[in-house]
Amino acid sequence: MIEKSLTIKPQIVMTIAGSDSGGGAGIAADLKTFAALGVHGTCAITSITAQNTTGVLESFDLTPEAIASQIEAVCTDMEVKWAKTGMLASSEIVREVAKEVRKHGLSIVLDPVMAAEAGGNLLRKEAISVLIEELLPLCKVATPNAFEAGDLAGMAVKTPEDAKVAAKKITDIGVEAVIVTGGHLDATDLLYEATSDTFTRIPGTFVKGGTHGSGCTYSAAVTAFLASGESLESAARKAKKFVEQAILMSQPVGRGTGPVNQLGATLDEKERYLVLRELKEAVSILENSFDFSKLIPEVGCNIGMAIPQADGYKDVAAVEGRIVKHKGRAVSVGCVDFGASRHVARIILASLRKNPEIRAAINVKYSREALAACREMKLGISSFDRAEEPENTSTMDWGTVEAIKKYGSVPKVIYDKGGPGKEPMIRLLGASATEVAKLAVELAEKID
Ligand code: PXL
Repeated sequence: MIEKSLTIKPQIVMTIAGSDSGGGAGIAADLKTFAALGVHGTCAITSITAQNTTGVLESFDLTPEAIASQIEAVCTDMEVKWAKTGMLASSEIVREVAKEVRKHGLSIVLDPVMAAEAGGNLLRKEAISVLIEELLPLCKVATPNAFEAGDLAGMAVKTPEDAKVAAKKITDIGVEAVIVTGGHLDATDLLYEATSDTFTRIPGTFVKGGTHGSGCTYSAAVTAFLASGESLESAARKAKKFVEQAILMSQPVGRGTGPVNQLGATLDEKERYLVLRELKEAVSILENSFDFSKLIPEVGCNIGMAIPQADGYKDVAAVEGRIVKHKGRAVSVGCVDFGASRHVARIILASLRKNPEIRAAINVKYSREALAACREMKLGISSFDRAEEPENTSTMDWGTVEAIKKYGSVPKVIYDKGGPGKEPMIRLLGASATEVAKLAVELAEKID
C-alpha cells in the first residue's frame, strides 16, 4: 500500500449553478476553477442546458427538491462555508436556494446570471425581483457585469460612473459588497464595500481570446480565494488576473465563442517543469560522458528544449552560459532556465514550426569525421551555406529553415561549414533533450 504521510484538509466550496453541455460555462467552469485554485469543489446543479459555443438550444430545470437534496447531501457531510450561485432559472429555484443558504449558513458569492454569452435567457424575467428581494440580501458579494448591474439597480450602466451608482444601489438591497466587472466597460472592475463605504478600482487589461464562461470563472475564483482566507479586495484582484490568464489560454473549441481555459496556465507550468527536468538529465548525460567533450566547439555548446506550442525564445530552456570543456570533461557553466539561449531557441523554434514533435537541439563541433559518423549512424542530414544568407535575417532562423527546405522535412542533423569568423557547426535535433544528448554522446564515441 502506498500512503501519503501528510494530508492537508482542503477548503471545501460549492457551486449552485447550471450545467453547460459544451463544457464552457456553469458548473464546468466553476469546478475547473476550483480545481485550478486548489480548493475542493462540490456542486448542486440547478438546470441542465443543451448548449454549445454558438448558444443555448434547450434548458431543463431541476425541481427545487432535487436542488435542495444535492445541497443537503454535501452540507450534511462536508464543511462548506463559501459557495457561489450561478444560473437560477426560476422564482421557485431562487426561493429554494435562499432557504438552503439560510439553513446551512452559507457565505454566498452571487453571480447574477441572466443571459448566456452566446445568447439565451438563463433567468426568467419574473425571477429577477425574487432574486433581488429574497436571495441578494443573504449574500456577501455580488459580481454583476454592467448589464446585470443595470438590471439589479434599475438603471442603465454604460460608464464607470454609472457602475459606482449602481453598485451602491445594489448594496442598499442588502448584499455586503458588489463587484461590477469591467469587461463591458473599460476593463476596470469596481469593488464597493458597503460596510466601510469604500470604492476600489481594480484595473485590468482587455485580453484577446475566447470569453465563454468568463463570468462564471471570475465568480468561482472570487469564491475560491475567499475560502482560502483572502480579503475581498485581494480575492477580487487575484480573480481578475486568473480570468485574464484563462481568456489568454482559451482554445479554439467549437464554431462560436471559445471557452476560457482555467487550467491552461497550470498545464503550461507543468510542461515547463518537465522540460527543465528533462534538460537537467540531458546535461548530466553530457557531463558524465568521457567522450563528449571532444565535440564541444570553441564557442561552447548548448542544448535546449521547448515546451509544446512554444512560440518565443522564452518558451525554450537551455544552459545559462553554455557547456564548456574543463579538464577534459563537459561542464555546464550555469543552470538550466527558460530564455537562456536565443541561439538554440531559434533552431528549435524554426524546427518545431515544421514538425511540432521536434523540440530539442544541441550544437556540436563540426569535423569531416563527425559528419561521416552521422552518415554511418544513418541520421538524416541537411545543411546550409552562410555565404547564401540574405541580409537582415538571423542566421539560425534562416539556416534552419533553409536546411529543412532542402531536406523536405526536419532532419536529425543540420550542419554548416562556417564563414568569416564563424566556426563550422553541427546541430543535432530530436524530440527531447535526453534523446539529442544520447545521440551526441554516441557520436562522440565514434570519433577520435
Ligand atoms: O456565463 C453565464 C452562464 C452561467 N451558467 C450557465 C451558462 C452560462 C452562460 O452560457 O450556460 C449554465
